[in-house]
Amino acid sequence: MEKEKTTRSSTKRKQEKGTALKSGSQPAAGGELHQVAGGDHPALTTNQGVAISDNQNSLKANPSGPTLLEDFILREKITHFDHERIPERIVHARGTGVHGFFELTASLKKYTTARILTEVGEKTPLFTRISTVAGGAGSVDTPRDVRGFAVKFYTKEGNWDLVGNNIPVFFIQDAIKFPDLVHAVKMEPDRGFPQAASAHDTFWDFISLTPESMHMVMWIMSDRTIPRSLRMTEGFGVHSFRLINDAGESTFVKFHWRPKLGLQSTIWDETVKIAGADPDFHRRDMFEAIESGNFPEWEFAVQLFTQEEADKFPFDHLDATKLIPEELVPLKVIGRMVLDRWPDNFFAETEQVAYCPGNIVPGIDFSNDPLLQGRLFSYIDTQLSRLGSPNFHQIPINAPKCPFGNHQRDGHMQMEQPKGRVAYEPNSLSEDSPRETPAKGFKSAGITETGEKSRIRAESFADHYSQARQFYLSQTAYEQAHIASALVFELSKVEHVHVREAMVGHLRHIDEDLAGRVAKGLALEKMPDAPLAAASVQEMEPSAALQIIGKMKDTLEGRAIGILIADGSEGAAIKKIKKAATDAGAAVKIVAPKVGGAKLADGSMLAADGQLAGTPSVLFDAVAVILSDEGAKALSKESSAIDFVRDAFGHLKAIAVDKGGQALLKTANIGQDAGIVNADDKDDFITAAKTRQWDREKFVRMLA
Ligand code: HDE
Repeated sequence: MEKEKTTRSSTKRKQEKGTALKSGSQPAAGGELHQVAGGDHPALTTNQGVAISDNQNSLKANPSGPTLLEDFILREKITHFDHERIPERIVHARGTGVHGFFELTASLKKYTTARILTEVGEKTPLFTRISTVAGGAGSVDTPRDVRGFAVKFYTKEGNWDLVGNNIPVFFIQDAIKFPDLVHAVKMEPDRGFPQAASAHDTFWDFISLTPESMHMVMWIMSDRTIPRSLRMTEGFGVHSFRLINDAGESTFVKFHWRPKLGLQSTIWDETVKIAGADPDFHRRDMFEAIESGNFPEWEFAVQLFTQEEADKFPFDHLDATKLIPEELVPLKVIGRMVLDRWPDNFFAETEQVAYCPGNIVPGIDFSNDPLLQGRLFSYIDTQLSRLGSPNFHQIPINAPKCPFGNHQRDGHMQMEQPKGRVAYEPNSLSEDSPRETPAKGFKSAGITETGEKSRIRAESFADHYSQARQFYLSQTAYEQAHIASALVFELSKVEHVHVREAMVGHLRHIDEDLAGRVAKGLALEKMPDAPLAAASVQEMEPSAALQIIGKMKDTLEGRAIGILIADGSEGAAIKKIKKAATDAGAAVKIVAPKVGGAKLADGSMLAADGQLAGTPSVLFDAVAVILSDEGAKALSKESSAIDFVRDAFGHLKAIAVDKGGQALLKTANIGQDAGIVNADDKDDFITAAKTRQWDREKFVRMLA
């Protein structure tokens, strides 16, 4: 990391030097400034290594004549540019990738031979990409959407990809439904919208006809799908996998990532506004955290269980629409992941990384989950068209970091130059060509399969509502209101009334009160009938582990505080709040009407980190407003200042104010509550800033 930092800052110095030279040089005929050659710049060349003398002007027949076809420099440059883009991922196109490492803290030697899970203290490099699902590569970071959570471990025994999500269950039970699900959620094919949104007819039409989705519907309508930061999301492997020990015995396992910063989400109205204020909100947040050395960390945990235990579960663990409650099989923390290095190049790494659930190492194996089984095929298949060649494993971000070699040959973009006349196995001609290794090579679990071949779903997959009900009933009252309101919001965007009604019908199996709230929110005239359920709904104990509020940490670590100032603000008050927030672990930004800063009461200038119009309060977890009387008067005519405090209040944030700040609140018609704190009482502000003022919500919006 140190080395990384040095490289970055020396690049910066070089750029600054270049700029200085540029400004001192003479304009050329075309009006642009010529860079001065020399220094330590390498020569600009074509892809054939020919030095380029002029990168500003194409070759012309005469000064005002046509451009010549013979200009190979122009043709090469434009041709390469024309082919810069590759197909984006069919799903999970928008993502943020970061390098890091995994460190094992407890050995699973009893259960597996996989070295990454048995060598305590060993650090394994990895690359993690967290993504949205529905939107295109250029869509915003904050739609209501599931987040992909994919980790590529470069282990000593080959690459292991754990390609999961931030939600432990999925929409469907069988891979054959995936293309339909994705077509339904993506923009509608005739009109080409909406982008990155599930709030439209085709999605809810499909869902209303797919009862198995109801558990996932509860999760996606909860605030899990509007996270505050990628650093504050959980990750789940979703499917059951198998671990295999040296005796060949297998144990089922589910994988979990738990963020050190705890869980935190935004509020829907806030999310919508963040999308406008900063479409790259999550990517920027991750970038800034890594650059400032605040490396995000996750615990890695497993749930382990045997076939005999699984046989007693009141659901089938091979059904990806079910989770295994932590109360039934507790989580065992076995390691940690730290993300500590931003990629050098977005395209080369984040865009070209190719995850595949089929990438596993000896000691780990698949379960029969039919969703997982379909995924094993899909990922390599999609990479072939996305990356364009069967040699995509040679791209540095995808290549294993352990030795690897076989007799696969040739193909588009082959980067290797294998030597010798042998490209097959077995052979007797070569002494050092790769050979199979029965003792330590990959072995599948020795499972006996019997039964009749058919296209049928197991009876044990029939219960679609029990865990959905358990999820809803496990939430705090605030979270239940958010789920009901999210359903009302989404279904209100659905034009077809029968689809709205069908969804409310399903909700009746989950909870009558929820169905009633949503029906009322949609102004349905009468309560729709519930559809026939394939299995009766079972009562399950509520689980606090399913909440977000219960998992929010009482901390300012990883959070952001904005201080709004203007000319005449009191420097000492700003300093005091800033120090208290920084000491508590928050990142603090000064916001002022002008980015150059504000002239404080003592005449000094304080530079701003953001201009008021472009730095609304939605970008912060809590705000302080420090204003002189004149400053408050000036800002009372500025709608972005009024919005700054109104939104902070509406999004349930703590607001610290001095006398001028209080005056601005008055202009904005904001009342008083426990979250409005005197700027002098810095400790009270810090305490209030660590949470959201949930009790305020009923005064600021009508929730379903
Ligand atoms: Fe994926 N999924 N998926 N998926 N998935 C892809 O692979 C697919 C599913 C997940 O950051 C694609 O390289 C099928 C569940 C993540 O690059 C594609 C099915 C889970 C990512 C694909 C599923 C995931 C993908 C698109 C149903 C959570 C992004 C581009 C059987 C456990 C990885 C690509 C990254 C990406 C297929 C369901 C997670 C098309 C057929 C369940 C995190 O191959």
